[in-house]
Amino acid sequence: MSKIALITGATSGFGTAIARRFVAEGWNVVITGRRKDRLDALADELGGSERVLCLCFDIRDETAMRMALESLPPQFRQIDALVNNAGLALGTGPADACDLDEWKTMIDTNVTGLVTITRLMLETLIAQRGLVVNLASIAASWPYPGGNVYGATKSFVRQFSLGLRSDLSSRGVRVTSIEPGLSESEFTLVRNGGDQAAYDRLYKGSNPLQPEDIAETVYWVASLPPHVNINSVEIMPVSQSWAPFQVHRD
Ligand code: NDP
Ligand code: 8X3
Repeated sequence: MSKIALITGATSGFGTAIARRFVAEGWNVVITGRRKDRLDALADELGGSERVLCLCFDIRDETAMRMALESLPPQFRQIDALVNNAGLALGTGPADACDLDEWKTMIDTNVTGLVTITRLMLETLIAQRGLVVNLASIAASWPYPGGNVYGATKSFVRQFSLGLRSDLSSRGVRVTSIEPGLSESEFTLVRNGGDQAAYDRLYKGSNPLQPEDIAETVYWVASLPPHVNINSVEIMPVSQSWAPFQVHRD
């Protein structure tokens, strides 16, 4: 029988690539996101309702999430892997120029949405001796100007992953934090309010990671023997590395 992965945020970027990769490896997938047309198109591409179940909801809406999970048909209920990928950054400005509503949107999505779906799935994951893969970021460990609340949400994701791992190891549940750096996806359009020029500037000449690189990493983590837990993976394109600390001088 095929294993089942539930992948949040599968309507673009990493999530789409992860769904494609898991289906190619023989898994069936439950894919989530708000854009129903994209979920349906991906399901058609990947073999239709035999292989793919679409759940369309906003991850900030707990009621909608509960209803969606309760609607899962029996053949898609025994989730073996939860890939918490849905997330976003909004803005690149300094803290005092940021929009408070955008900060709250990032916290509601990247933190509250992620912990809510994780909590709702735990009984199933424990019964399946399953796997949780959380998409954090290099921003979890490496602060940078303009990263403020986005980086803090990803630090939460990283630390929550390690804490979950402590709690669940005796039940055979594996937990991994994936921490990518510069990666090409709609993420950058979302972060910059749809500014294509900002997108082009960021990626130009940088040979960034691609969603398929992240999908490869997530699938590798999932394909290891059940006694092996990858705690965290930090992954950057070769072109990206560290810079000196900034020093402000009067
Ligand atoms: P994309 O913008 O391409 O994809 C984000 C996904 O999240 C979409 O499918 C979107 O679906 C979903 N999503 C966002 N908000 C919500 C919401 N409120 N409810 C439900 N789904 C939502 O970004 P990436 O694929 O690049 O990013 C995926 C994850 O990886 C994110 O958590 C991001 O923070 C992280 N990451 C990204 C990096 C990058 O440089 N690209 C680097 C490191 C980490 P929809 O809009 O249809 O709801
Ligand atoms: C996205 C990577 O460096 O823009 O999480 O924060 S970065």
